[in-house]
Amino acid sequence: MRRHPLATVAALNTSRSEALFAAAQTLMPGGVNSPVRAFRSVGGQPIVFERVEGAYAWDVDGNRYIDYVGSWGPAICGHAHPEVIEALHGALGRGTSFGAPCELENQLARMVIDAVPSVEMVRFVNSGTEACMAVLRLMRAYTGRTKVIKFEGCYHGHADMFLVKAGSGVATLGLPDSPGVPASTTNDTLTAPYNDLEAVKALFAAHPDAIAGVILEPVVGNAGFIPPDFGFLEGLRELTRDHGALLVFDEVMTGFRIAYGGAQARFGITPDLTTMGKVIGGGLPVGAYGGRADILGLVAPAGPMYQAGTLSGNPLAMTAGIKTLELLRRPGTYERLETITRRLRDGLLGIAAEAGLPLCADSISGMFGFFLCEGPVRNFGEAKAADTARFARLHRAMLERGVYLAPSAFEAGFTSLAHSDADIDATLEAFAASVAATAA
Ligand code: KE4
Repeated sequence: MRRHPLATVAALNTSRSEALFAAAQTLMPGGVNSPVRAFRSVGGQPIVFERVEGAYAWDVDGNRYIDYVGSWGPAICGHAHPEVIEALHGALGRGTSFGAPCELENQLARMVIDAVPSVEMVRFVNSGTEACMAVLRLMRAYTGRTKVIKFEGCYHGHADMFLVKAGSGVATLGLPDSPGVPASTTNDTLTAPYNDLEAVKALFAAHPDAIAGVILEPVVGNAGFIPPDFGFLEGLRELTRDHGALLVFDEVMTGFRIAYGGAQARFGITPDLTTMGKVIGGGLPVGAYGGRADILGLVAPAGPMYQAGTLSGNPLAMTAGIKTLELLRRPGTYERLETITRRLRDGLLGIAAEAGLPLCADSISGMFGFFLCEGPVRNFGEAKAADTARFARLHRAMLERGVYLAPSAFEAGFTSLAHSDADIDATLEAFAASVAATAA
């Protein structure tokens, strides 16, 4: 096989990243404000970003990367989109925070309600974790039941009751049940393998009239990329309805990415409640939970279920979210995301096949992932069986060739409207070289 021109490249100069990260580790636990950024599961020097724009990130040493993390989802229109930046400049002059109702909240709420099938009313918070915490409390308040079913490998933020066989950074750090989480808060969290309807049926049978609901990522992005089997979402909809339980889609990652109306619009399954985040803040801190008006009517001050937040509905965050959704609802957006991401996916598959590298890959709209195994991967147990050591070597090789993938095998990848055909070509070129450079 011909030697790939990029098979050997000069070592990446990351001296300023190293110095800054060394200092960071004396100031913040692990040198980061979110664990996955520390590169613990892929090893090597974490990259300290200087700036981002469009499809690219630059580190403090001046290296440029084609970025497939996109701030973990928000940068779906491309980083620092000029129209989002311009809108923020306009909003800044009116203040950074009100702590009072503002028209911008009405505007973004209306856009979310008009877009997402399950959402008749919505409450904005400041993160996906907050949204999932609140929606769990709401499930319990509405049904009067305490048990909740989640799926192994799905991640719903870092609230105590969800840190049971969670995905994302928890899985990466091998903290399926994080210290500091008392059994009393996880006793009522039941887990099942993703895509396993029989396991869910068994849980309902074992806990009659005790399960408030089922919460899941309708397309998993926190155990790597795992789509629902045909019939899985429909089956959960039927099971929850039959047992008087609620169905909750955690669309913090899939919302406005899988489709403008989220995975629920794409798959045609309407849950009772939905959590959102990431894209709806356009890169500023926003989370949200919404759903049936009769359920949301329980939320204070309309109802007795308490939930609050100093910066909820922040005018700058609302501004960035509104502009981002305006950009996304322009014609051709999701067709473009689908096309470039499929080309990337198919390119990865073709390169791996030619190299004899066991690899399975999949994508939906602007979300993708691959595992280093034959596949298909249908649940977290199968994801964990993939070759994560080779993934770590590939991750570093791709960095050295100017491509920034999520620093964990248990994450999804994200494209944006700013990724060009040339960027996809360059990524595939780098991947072919990285496969060659990391072979045995
Ligand atoms: P945040 O609290 O991080 O805004 O959202 C938590 C959350 C909830 N639900 C889903 C489906 C999510 O994907 C997330 C957060 N996603 C991770 C990426 N795997 C955030 C990255 C990080 O933890 O640094």
